[in-house]
Amino acid sequence: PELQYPARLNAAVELLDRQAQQHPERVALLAEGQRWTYGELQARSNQIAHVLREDLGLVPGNRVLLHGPNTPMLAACWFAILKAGGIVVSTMPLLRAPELVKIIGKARVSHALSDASCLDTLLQAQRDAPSLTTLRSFRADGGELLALAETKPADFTPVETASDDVALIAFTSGTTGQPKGCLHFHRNLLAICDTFARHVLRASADDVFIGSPPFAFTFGLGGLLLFPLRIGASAALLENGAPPKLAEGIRTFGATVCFTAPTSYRMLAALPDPGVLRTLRKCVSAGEALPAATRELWRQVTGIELIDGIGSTELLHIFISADEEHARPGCTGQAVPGFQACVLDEEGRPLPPGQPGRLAVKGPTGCLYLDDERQKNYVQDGWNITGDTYLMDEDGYFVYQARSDDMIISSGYNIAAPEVEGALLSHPAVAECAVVGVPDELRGQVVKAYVVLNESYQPGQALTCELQTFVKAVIAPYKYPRRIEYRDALPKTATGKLQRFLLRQEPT
Ligand code: 3UK
Repeated sequence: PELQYPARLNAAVELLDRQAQQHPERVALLAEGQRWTYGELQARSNQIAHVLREDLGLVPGNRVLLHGPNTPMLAACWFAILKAGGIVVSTMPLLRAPELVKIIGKARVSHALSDASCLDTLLQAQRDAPSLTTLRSFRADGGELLALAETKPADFTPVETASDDVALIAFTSGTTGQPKGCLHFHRNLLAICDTFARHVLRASADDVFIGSPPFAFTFGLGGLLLFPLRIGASAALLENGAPPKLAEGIRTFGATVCFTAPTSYRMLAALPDPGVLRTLRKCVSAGEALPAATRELWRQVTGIELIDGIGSTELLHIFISADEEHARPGCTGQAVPGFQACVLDEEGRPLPPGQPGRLAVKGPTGCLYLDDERQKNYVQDGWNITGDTYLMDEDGYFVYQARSDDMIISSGYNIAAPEVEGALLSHPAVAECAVVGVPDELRGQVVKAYVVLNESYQPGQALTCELQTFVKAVIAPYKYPRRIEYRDALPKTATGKLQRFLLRQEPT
């Protein structure tokens, strides 16, 4: 499909004002003890836009840091910043002061709006971040920002931004440690709604969206704010989206569409009363590879076929996926309508089907890094090189192998860490696991698994042997983990991705 957007376009107008005009009384956002209609969300964001321009001196192009868990006020601030012509710099609520200082510096942030619950860290960061001059905090029921906003009129004339003016600077979670800033235009915010959400997800205005990722993770921004608003549906926002709270939210709000990561689906499936999940009808999994065993488990517990999709901060949202009818276990799916994808060799030549190589993607949301050096390596010949190793089969289905730096080479064999993890996870003793290559004199690298056990299983030599034998029976025997270490927990990013690089750095 051709995505044509006018040259002048403000995403907040398209996503919020158009919907509010058509059905002001419809519910846009739900949260604990709160219910905001489209009309209310529009009015509040207009008032905050007035505050930004008139009281806080914001001029179009200023970068405004947004900090806080998913709440209706955070959503109102998001649209207020866009309407006022500002650029949203979204940050994960759990970041520490030094991480915030880095982001404020890299993105040259001048203003910040913060949920009162995480204001202290931001104030601490501000001491070492001289560009940040103006900071206000908000709460659902008060705070400095709301007090100012309530004195303002409910209408506001949005800045007529260009469709390719920057609307968002999103930072990657950093599976390698360093956060990378990605710029996205106003039109990109619509393009993700008009590709993945429209053609693969196909939700309706009656759906209630819910999920765990914060808006600062673009998986959550799309799934829990932009997608529902684009079609006039509702989003239930959770300040804490960990599985027990997610399950409670699904029940309280009667949620029908869920966005979360494979780990959460496994934990939800293990709940004592899966009946609380019965309102769900569509479930999207992203952020890390979806093991076939998790897809199967979810289908057994809920009857729902998961929609797996690979997305990235660089491309804003999901670009390879498959809807329920086209889902195949072990495959991420096909290029989402509007995107092209292929697999390239080291020299940048397309590889024939069946051969693993570097995943390359083109589409309406291409990457623009804050940092020019990174840009050169990431975009080659117009293709975004995502850093993943994939193969494409004869039907154009893409099969995930690993992050390119999570390929283990042992005795000359290429072994993808996630494949070994998938095999281990299909054993009932294994709750979570992470597989890395560790240096070995004889084999170059050997496969090592870090395993978190389910309750009622005891670590020990006997279990280690059992797991090794088990893996050899599920996948090619040379891939089995020669070493297994038991852990209570695994290191993860704020977006729930395994930090294998931390495990690789451990002394062996
Ligand atoms: C990995 C997957 C296999 C992959 C994201 C949906 O995860 C998101 O963005 P990030 O920038 O990370 C991107 C990287 O994560 N990945 C994501 N999804 C899958 N690997 N199967 C998957 N389904 O390595 C990718 O390069 O944090 C996901 C929407 C928006 C996002 N930002």
